[in-house]
Amino acid sequence: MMEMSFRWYGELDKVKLENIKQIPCMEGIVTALYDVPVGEVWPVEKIQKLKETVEASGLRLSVIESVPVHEEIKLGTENAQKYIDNYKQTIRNLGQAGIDTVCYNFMPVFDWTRTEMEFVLPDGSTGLRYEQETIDKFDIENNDLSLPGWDVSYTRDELNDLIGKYQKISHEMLWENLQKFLEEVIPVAIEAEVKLAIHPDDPPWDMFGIPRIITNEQALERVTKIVDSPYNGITFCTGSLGANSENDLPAMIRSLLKKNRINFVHARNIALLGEKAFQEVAHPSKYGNVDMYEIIKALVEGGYEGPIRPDHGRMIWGEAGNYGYGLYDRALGAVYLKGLEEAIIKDDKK
Ligand code: DNO
Repeated sequence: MMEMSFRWYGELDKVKLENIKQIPCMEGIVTALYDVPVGEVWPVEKIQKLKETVEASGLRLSVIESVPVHEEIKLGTENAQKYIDNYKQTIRNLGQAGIDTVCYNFMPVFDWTRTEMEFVLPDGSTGLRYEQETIDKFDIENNDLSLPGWDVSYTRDELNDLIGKYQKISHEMLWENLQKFLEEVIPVAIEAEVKLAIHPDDPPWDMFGIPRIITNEQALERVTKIVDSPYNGITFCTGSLGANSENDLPAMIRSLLKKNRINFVHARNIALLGEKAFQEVAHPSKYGNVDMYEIIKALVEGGYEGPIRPDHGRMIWGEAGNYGYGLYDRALGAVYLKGLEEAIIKDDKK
């Protein structure tokens, strides 16, 4: 069975561990240290304390999402080595505290991005939406863009400076920087017994002239080949990869599982609205373009038993909270996913 887990933004999260614990079939927590600046080493005591807090609620600390990768590493500057060394030490410290899985991404500047946070759906609930047209019209030099779920926020000047630097970075250069990072970090991860899981780029295409590389099957294959180890794995995010209709998600899952390269799963449904545009919807297949039954079937039949979490939910029943990360809709998603899993396991046994 997969380990059902739930993202929790720490003590400041409106969603409390006690609430999460009451969701049927819930086993694990996905969280991070939110008070360590990006690039600094995570102190082992703080990690231990976080783990104790989670365990006191009767749940396991399943995944750290994320240990953010400093921009200097992605840019491959002369300061990169210092931040790579810090990253390695953080991985060692996480291993020492007994953490076994770490999610990260290699998206330059912006993490996941949406153009509308409260799009009203026909049933009155609200969900996140992305439309490339809006991004194309957006004056990034003069306007702020940030989402509550991002690990980093920048001042106006920092942002413009960073965007400027990336204009000189090609896709291949970004790949080289990822390669260097993985070649250094994975051996440490193996020793510390901490599985890494790169999150695909969300959305999976360039934005504001800044390259994005973790976008499709070839890219995931390429990542896994950089260092050939199950510790160099993938966070299979159905919503991110599903935004490109050319991605055959169940086929990708089957091929990655053959090599034991899925270390974490984000299950989210989206409705495609056209070229580079999508609406986040409730988890069941009927609401969007992600066939959740086929996803779970590919995972079960591929022998996946690692952590999975319902990704972004809508806001329902009057809840207000972190966009995408309220309690109710994600809880419904979790139980639906476990239902699919139970049915598929029992059916396969017949
Ligand atoms: C969005 C999340 C991402 C994810 C990071 C992983 O909701 O899936 O922010 O945590 O990209 O590093």
